[in-house]
Amino acid sequence: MKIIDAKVIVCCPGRNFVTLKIFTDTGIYGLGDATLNGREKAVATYLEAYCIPALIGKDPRNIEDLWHYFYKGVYWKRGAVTMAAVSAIDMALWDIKAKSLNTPLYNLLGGKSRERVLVYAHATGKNLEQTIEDVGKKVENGFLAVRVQSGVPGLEKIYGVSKDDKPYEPAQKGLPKEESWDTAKYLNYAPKMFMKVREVFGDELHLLHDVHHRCTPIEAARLAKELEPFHLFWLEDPVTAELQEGLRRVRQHSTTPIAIGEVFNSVYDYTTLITEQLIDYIRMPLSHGGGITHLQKVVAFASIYHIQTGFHGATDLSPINLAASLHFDLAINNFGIQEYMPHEEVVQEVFTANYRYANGFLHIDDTPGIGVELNEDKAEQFPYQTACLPVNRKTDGTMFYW
Ligand code: KDG
Ligand code: MG
Repeated sequence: MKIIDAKVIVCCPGRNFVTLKIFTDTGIYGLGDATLNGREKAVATYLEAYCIPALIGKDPRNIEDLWHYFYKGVYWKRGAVTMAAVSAIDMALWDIKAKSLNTPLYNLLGGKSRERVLVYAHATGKNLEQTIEDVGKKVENGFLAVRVQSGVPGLEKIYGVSKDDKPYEPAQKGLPKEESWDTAKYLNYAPKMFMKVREVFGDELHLLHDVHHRCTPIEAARLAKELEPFHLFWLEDPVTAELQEGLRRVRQHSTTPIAIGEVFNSVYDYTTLITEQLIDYIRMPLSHGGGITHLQKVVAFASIYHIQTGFHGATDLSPINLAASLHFDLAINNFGIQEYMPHEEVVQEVFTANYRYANGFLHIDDTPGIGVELNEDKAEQFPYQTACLPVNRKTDGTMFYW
């Protein structure tokens, strides 16, 4: 089998997506998600200018070798843009292999370890009352696990809370919008919010929360400790984890489980976190973390240290990534949970997905390959629009993490 062509399809059904399509001489093609929110064109250019020409003529069945061709073989390695491209290539190659063997992807990853995938939903509100109401809606929809984000008194806009009644979508058209942040206000509010949520919903519901990289290690330690009585499923990204050792401080003070890694793209972002058991869940998505080939290694490494998965699944990752993640989630032993933010209906006009939600779980059918189709004619009707993630300043104007 030979790769005869490949192309990048960029479209914007409500939000931007980048898809890589690899064609073979057998007529079988593969799809990979190359979306990097707010940096879509950088990945598209990397693929078009450097990767696609090198793919032509190669045997798509040699996935391991091709992975290393684009990783070890490249002097300028790692980084979000490069790894999003490598991930998309890898995903498309696994799609081709599974289609050529006429089997769903999970069969090539060891078969099923479970029949369905536990997912968590996002609940948000501008204030505590609205937040409680939204958690209630998710519970009514059957969700067994809910991420809770809320507006903080005294702060105008905050991560995870939409400005209208629509689902939260951080990327906005044009240049980055500015948001503002006050850690002291947030730290005072978050434990009170979880106290109320537990009071209303009881002990059974799994609760998650995303700090979105905004605490220092000692602030994160305080938060994790104060949230302990509400036994969260996880506390996500309590610190910006470039400094892996920073998590030692959090661990010294608290037993609240920690999830990290949606912005990571290599096992080398995780080595201290995993070997010192400083985290409990790895979040690095297939579409940014080197695809299935690299995540298989990271997840096996994590399993030795009793660390589970909780893959990133925000709406800025396409249905191709979500479906590939579900195959992976079904197959591995150390699966924990999968993030699930349903895409807007217009996205489903472009991508035909093979998964469905029911009673707190996602189910995927047995379509060969990853199982998602891209309607290129439809995609053309939604051309790319420049959109960026916000930037964040402290209330005194100091530039901060978003
Ligand atoms: O593009 C940024 C989003 O993917 C991110 O903000 C979502 O933090 C996120 C989450 O946990 O889903
Ligand atoms: Mg997050």
